Amino acid sequence: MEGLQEPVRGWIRKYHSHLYHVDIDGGVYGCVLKGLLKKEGVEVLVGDWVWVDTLDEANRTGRVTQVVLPRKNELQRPKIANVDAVILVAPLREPDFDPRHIDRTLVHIAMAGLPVRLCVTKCDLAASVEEIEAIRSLYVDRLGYAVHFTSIKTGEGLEAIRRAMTGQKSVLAGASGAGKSSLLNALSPGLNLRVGDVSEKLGRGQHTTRHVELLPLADLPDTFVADSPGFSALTFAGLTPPELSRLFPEFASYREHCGFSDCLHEDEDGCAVREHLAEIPETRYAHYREMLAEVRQVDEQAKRTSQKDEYGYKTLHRKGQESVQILRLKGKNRAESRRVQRQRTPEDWHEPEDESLADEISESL
Ligand SMILES: Nc1nc2c(ncn2[C@@H]2O[C@H](COP(=O)(O)OP(=O)(O)OP(=O)(O)O)[C@@H](O)[C@H]2O)c(=O)[nH]1
Ligand SMILES: [Mg+2]
Ligand SMILES: [Zn+2]
Repeated sequence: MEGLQEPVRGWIRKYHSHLYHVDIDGGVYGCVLKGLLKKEGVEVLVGDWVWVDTLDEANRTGRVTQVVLPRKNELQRPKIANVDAVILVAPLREPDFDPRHIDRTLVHIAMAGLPVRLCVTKCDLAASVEEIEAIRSLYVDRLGYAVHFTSIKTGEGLEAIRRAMTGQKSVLAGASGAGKSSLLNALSPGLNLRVGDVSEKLGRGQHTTRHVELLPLADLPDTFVADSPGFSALTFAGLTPPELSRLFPEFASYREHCGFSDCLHEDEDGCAVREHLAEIPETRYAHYREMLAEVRQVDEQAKRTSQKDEYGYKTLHRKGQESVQILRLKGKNRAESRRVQRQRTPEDWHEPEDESLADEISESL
């Protein structure tokens, strides 16, 4: 029996056994994809807003005809779209609080353009109050992040984080064993998510939680959270060094006083960040420099790969003189004039100084 023919809007809570579970005004319908949509190659993600037709109220089924684009945002790992915030879950103990991992993940979340809350779990295992205060002083007071300190054993912080999540679609991020599923079970006991044993996981680093689903939090209106099996590919592909430096909030007030607009705060003249290094948390600056080195490498690698398609190197041997390496255009680009070629060549290409060499090169291309 076919019901409503007019398409209605909904959004996808999860994908399971070839069915998209679409939330339409709070009711969930098991939907298949319209054939055409598959042919168009549009990837349908959890969190996507979609149009659904042929609704069958009795059997709670329907058919997804279209994805509403553009998406507000889109993450690759976990594959999810249109979330409002990321909750970065990091344990205080078991395993130990790991500022390097946290700082890297904060950068990845900022790269995705999403607001973030930090949730420090297992606070019942704190050896001292100072331990917690040190984290608060760095991440809250100095860096301005929203941070929750929680424990499923004592109930500490749970009400506050529930309040903060209300009315939003959040996604959890954090290493395996951080306590993500445990946190959600404590926030919404009906969920019954599988919780793993840390000692088992530490060796393998494998996530107990595998699929992506936006789960409703009990007794909170319009509040959903994805207990994710990971966050992002954790590579810095697509990020340039200046972009990385802008993802550190502690540089913000100094950056505009740096001598160069694209200052990377290493050893440039007139760098205001370096001048105020005493005011910047040491570990954060160290992590920035580590990430900068990586970003540079990934960025240069990407540039080289994209150039390889268009350029090749050739060695030009000249009688009685040193041989020179020249760039040679490949394929269709070879027909281009030297002038055009000059405009397109990469930065490491320098125009030969003497005219005769220039001519020789020109002939050899
Ligand atoms: N003492 C203490 N242990 C906790 C707390 N929260 C979680 N744990 C323990 O930490 C272990 C791992 O918890 P999980 O919730 O499975 O961790 P997860 O982040 O979901 O891990 P993956 O699904 O593998 O990504 C379990 O043994 C929990 O009992 C806490 O607040 N206090
Ligand atoms: Mg889990
Ligand atoms: Zn600078």
